[in-house]
Amino acid sequence: SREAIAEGAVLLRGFAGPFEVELIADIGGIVEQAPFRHMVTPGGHQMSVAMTNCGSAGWVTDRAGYRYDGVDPESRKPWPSMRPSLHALAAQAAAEAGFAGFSPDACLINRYQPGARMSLHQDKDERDFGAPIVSVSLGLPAIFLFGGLQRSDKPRRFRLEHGDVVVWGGPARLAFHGVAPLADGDHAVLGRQRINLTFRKAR
Ligand code: MD5
Ligand code: FE
Repeated sequence: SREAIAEGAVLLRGFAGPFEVELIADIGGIVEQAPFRHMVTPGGHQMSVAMTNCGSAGWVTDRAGYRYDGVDPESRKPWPSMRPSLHALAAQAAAEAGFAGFSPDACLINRYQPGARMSLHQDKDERDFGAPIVSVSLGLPAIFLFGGLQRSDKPRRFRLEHGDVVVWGGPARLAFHGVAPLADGDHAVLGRQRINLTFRKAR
């Protein structure tokens, strides 16, 4: 199903379902080469969400700031490549939401264990805000907080479940957003975790 949750934001419930087995295998291969790690913000706080990346660019944070880098700072090697199956899933979802021609070069992979959260923020480290961000949710359900263009705008809450895909474009591209602390649970496929992939055009 295709549901407009705001101007520019399209929720495709279950869109990733048919890709589930391949997605989980791809993530397993990526994590072997570039394990999940808890990065540090410029303010010195360790993130509760663990992250890794695939693609020619990966999102990183440390005391020096937020940025995209072609190299994994832990291994000093390039990030694992973006599998064609992952690129195709993102491009198909974007097209379904009205963004034909989306070609992501970065995929940030977030792992939430029970209690992990992401505070309200904007994604603005990418060069072209005309390109959408495609987000794929797997594993335990999460409460997603979708705010407005000002941090003070009261966020609306959406429950995102295994297989749900959201395309964030247009005026939603720069909205403040976050994820409430993950409730404990046991997902039939992924166990006690939520994994979110965000496909981005970084460069
Ligand atoms: C997540 N990740 O569920 C979310 C999904 C991140 C992040 O926020 O930065 O890793 S991406 C959600 C997103 C992206 C761009 C715009 C908006 C949401 N939005 O307008 O709400 O782990
Ligand atoms: Fe974000």
